[in-house]
Amino acid sequence: MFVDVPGVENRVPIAIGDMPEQTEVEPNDTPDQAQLITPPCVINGRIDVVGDQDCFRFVARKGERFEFRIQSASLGFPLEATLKIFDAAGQQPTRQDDNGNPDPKQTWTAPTNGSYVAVVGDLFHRGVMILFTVC
Ligand SMILES: [Ca+2]
Ligand SMILES: [Ca+2]
Repeated sequence: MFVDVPGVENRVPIAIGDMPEQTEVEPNDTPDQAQLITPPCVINGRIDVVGDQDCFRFVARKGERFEFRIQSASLGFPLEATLKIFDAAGQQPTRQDDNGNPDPKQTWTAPTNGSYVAVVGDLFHRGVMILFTVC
């Protein structure tokens, strides 16, 4: 599927899955502003101003496994995405592995029952028009 992105000359491919889709709602730059999502789902968002980051809150039960995937570079966008997961106390309960892939993919298991925030940003804090999906 192709969509027109303002400011981008060519139409760009986006991935379409069977999961429910949501579009990010700004402002969502801080955990306090995080948008509530219900995985599994696809979030369509973009890092379109300098320093933008997008926070998504979700509820998990202890031992529940999630796979987070960012699709951006693989769709032709110049995003070096970062993905971090924080618990309610603002701590990162797991080590974040970055294997050099510009599209982070992370399997994550909730350490306790609770509310968590996934934060997507751009490694270089550029203002680029980007679409991303979080699964
Ligand atoms: Ca955004
Ligand atoms: Ca944002």
